[in-house]
Amino acid sequence: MEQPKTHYRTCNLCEAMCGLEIKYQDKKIISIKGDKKDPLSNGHICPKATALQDLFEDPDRLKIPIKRPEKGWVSISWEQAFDEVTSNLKRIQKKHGVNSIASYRGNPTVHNTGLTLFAGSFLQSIGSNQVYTATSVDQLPHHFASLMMFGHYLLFPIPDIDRTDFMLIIGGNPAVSNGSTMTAPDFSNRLKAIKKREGKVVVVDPRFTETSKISNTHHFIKPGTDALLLLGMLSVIFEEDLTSEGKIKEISKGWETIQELVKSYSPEIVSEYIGIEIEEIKNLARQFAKSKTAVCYGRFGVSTQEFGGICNWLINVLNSVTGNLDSEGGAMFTNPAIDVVGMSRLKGKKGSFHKYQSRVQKLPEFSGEFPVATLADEILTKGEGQVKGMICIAGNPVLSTPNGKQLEKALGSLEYMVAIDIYLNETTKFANIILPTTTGLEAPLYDLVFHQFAIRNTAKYSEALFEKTEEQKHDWEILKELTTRLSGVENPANLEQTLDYMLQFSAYNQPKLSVSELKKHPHGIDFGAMKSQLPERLFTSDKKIELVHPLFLKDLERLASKMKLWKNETTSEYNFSLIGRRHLRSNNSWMHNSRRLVKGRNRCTMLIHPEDAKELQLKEGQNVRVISSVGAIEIPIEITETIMKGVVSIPHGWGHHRKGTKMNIAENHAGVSVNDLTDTNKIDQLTGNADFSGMKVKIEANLN
Ligand SMILES: Nc1nc2c(c(=O)[nH]1)N[C@H]1C(S)=C(S)[C@@H](COP(=O)(O)OP(=O)(O)OC[C@H]3O[C@@H](n4cnc5c(=O)[nH]c(N)nc54)[C@H](O)[C@@H]3O)O[C@H]1N2
Ligand SMILES: Nc1nc2c(c(=O)[nH]1)N[C@H]1C(S)=C(S)[C@@H](COP(=O)(O)OP(=O)(O)OC[C@H]3O[C@@H](n4cnc5c(=O)[nH]c(N)nc54)[C@H](O)[C@@H]3O)O[C@H]1N2
Ligand code: SF4
Ligand SMILES: [Mo]
Repeated sequence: MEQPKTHYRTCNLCEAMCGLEIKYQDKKIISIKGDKKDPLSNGHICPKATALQDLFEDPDRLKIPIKRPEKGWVSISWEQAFDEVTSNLKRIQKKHGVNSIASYRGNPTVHNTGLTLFAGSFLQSIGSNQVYTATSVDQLPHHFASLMMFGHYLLFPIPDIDRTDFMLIIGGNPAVSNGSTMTAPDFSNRLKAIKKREGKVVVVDPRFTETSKISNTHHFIKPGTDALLLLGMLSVIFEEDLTSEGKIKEISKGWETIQELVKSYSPEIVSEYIGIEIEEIKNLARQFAKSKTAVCYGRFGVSTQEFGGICNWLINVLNSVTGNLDSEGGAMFTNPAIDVVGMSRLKGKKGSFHKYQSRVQKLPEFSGEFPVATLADEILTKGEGQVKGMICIAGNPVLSTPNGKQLEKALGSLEYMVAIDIYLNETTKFANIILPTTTGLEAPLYDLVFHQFAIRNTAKYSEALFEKTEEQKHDWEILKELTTRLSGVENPANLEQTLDYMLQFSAYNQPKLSVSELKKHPHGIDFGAMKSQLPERLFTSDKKIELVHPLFLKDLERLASKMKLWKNETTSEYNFSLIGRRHLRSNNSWMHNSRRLVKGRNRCTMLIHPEDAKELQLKEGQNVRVISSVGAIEIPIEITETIMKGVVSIPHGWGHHRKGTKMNIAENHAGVSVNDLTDTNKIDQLTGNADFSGMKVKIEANLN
């Protein structure tokens, strides 16, 4: 037996990039703790980190390719798997055209270096425009606002939370999610530090969340109305002359237009729609604008809603006109060691919108992809260009995209499907072949995406802790092999060589970066806090911030029509607004096969306000039937004042009761899928992003 050893790496499960210190002996893990020397996370971890051990040891995890003949599954060799996948994809494209193969890439793609680096050429070798990802059930409106305003869809303003005096959080719950489009490990303590230095934290959310608990002030807001809150705040800021006349004004276009248009959205006007008192809106605006430094941060809740595009635009406007863009303590831009954004000046994509449209619903493409809400339409609607084959990479859209039942029907009707995944789950069970990959501790990691969104500039390369077995393959090896077979052209580089190539362009050269240099720094290297970089960092052709893009102006007309509808809303049976929620011990749909994460009380419950429960004569813990325009589910309730009256909350990622999967523990903690209620027709019409916030549902006491 070997002596116990210590391995340092970055956790790849969420966006926080926590440094881990793992003690192990042979192939056995002894402990997983926080790495105190990691310059970003300083020793913090959450309960999911230890589940990396469960993931590594999980007997349900797939290691060799499996194929589904008429019935059941059989193991096959990699050679056979690659042959069959390639010939079937080619066959379908030959018969039905190049766009007859769709691809979907899920969330773990961006947490996986191999998938991030090798997916592009793989998709090119397919050549289809039927490209979908989890982006359009998540942060698409953030990309949209960045593209329109700053000229690059990945140029996100990141809250400088370690130096801010005022943080306004709208539609995010980073105390649980650990932050998103804001890599800030140990978020809760960073937030408490704002309060300690006599700053303020305000949360706006239809639920009094775990983040609300550690903030100074919480405001309930009616789901889907945040655009009006932001417009109301801006109207106060202009009306009371609280704008900041510095650099940002000089380098932006449209200041006067904003000033003019927000006049129609005074707090007196918007208050009744959003459910926040007039004086509270005014105070919030004044506090924000008068604070020495301030940052407004919006996330999932203001992205996946009917006006997600407008919300993300206005958040950037609010930070800009108060002088809090690109300045310390405000919303700043990163400059990571591998700067994917910066590199696109040499070569690459800055993002695109509406270059072409989807076949059935005519939805615009965004940066080469269509909204996943329309994937089922493309598979189920007959005609030229119909999708007949599918490649699903690290995604579980049956549970994670709207109207999962419809998507099941669609996937079941395909001529051919291949999944690149680690489990036989609710989505991959529809595949003809599943190509399994290494994951977590078996894979090397350089976080290309989340360094780009981190509150500090750091760099870290994690080697694989355990070498993969001979039969296993890394994600990138699979993609590379398929690319070669489909295109006939071989990419000679491996993962490390590709990273080395990218590191050459690094702005940092103390030390000179390469994979071998990074290996000498297993805790990571710190390059310091974010720095002011405008206007140089902008990608707009005139190096100006486009404060008011015509597309947003146009979309305000849609908001105005909606206001009329809201005003005249009559009561109906469908009188509850549905929102989601996340839990610390869960990660979208795929971590429920870890015993230590699912143990304890059932978390797949619906939160409802005590007065609503009383009106419906509901008792704590009882099952109710929740009915929407597309489906119904049965779920136990939790009665709590932490949820706004008229709103109910159900977490996503559950519903493991579906037959034909192989995730033993998850199946025993099945829950139900909220996406059996959500509707593919509910999207932000500007960006195409799914609108999960405020879906109208009816609640019935379940008599069974
Ligand atoms: N109603 C509602 N719906 C939502 C949300 C919500 O809050 N409410 N949240 C949305 C958000 S933000 C997101 S990001 C999406 C997520 O949507 P998806 O990405 O579609 O779903 P995940 O549950 O993340 O599924 C990840 C899949 O990747 C596999 N996997 C894990 N690690 C690896 C790996 O290393 N390699 C490979 N090849 N596969 C791997 C898992 O087995 C699983 O099948 O869901 C969205 N859907
Ligand atoms: N533990 C854990 N961590 C995760 C994940 C997970 O599943 N579990 N998923 C990861 C992923 S993929 C992502 S994208 C991030 C998401 O990170 P966050 O954005 O922080 O995630 P949520 O907890 O969904 O927070 C959304 C908040 O918006 C609120 N909300 C809903 N509708 C509205 C609305 O109309 N207006 C306002 N103002 N608020 C609204 C909800 O009540 C909720 O508190 O989390 C990541 N981290
Ligand atoms: S917060 Fe995220 S990165 Fe940190 S340990 Fe938990 S899952 Fe891993
Ligand atoms: Mo996400």
